[in-house]
Amino acid sequence: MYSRVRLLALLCIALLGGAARAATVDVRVTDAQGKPVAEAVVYLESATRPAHRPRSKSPVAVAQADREFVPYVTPVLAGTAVSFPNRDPMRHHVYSFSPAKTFEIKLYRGDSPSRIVFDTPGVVALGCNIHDWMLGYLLVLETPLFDKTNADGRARIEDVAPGEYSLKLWHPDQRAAFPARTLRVTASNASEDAKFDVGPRPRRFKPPHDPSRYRE
Ligand SMILES: [Cu+2]
Repeated sequence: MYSRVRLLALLCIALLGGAARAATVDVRVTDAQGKPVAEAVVYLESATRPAHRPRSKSPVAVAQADREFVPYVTPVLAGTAVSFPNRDPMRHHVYSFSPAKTFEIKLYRGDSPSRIVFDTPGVVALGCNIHDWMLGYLLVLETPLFDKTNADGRARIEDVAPGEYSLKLWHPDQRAAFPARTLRVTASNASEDAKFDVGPRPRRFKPPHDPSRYRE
């Protein structure tokens, strides 16, 4: 019995020690003019550790609000089920023709009639059959080590075990692919600045909302 307790204690120390050794990686992304880039996906791929697929911590939703996809960009771990709640008074018809996931959810209002599992890594472009200007993106990743930049261009990846990683960036409006950067993570937290050539979000004509069109 004593030895079992001791073993458990040692295990706890080992786990706590492991947690303490993990680092936080902060990345700030700016464009060619030095302005912060929002909605850029920042992720780390390990050269040495095999990609593991823990379950996503929280449910992921891409809403339709004010006839737009919200958020514009959503990074997910491969295997994640995503819902598409419609918060608008009118119906939407969500689809993707992207090779990473082809699907459609036919005209609906309110809660997502189904959840879609994204299990193939890659870019999924979302559209709506009714509203041509509606555009959103999912980036399906094989690594759980990712975040998306906020309005200040900042992203934070937590619980990064020491090791060598490839730091990658993706943005739907990138003018050129970001060259992957090797990042050696030690027990200390790391801070990286990255310049990323991202253009302005393409403007698509969005007609003013006409409620009389949606009386059904
Ligand atoms: Cu729509």
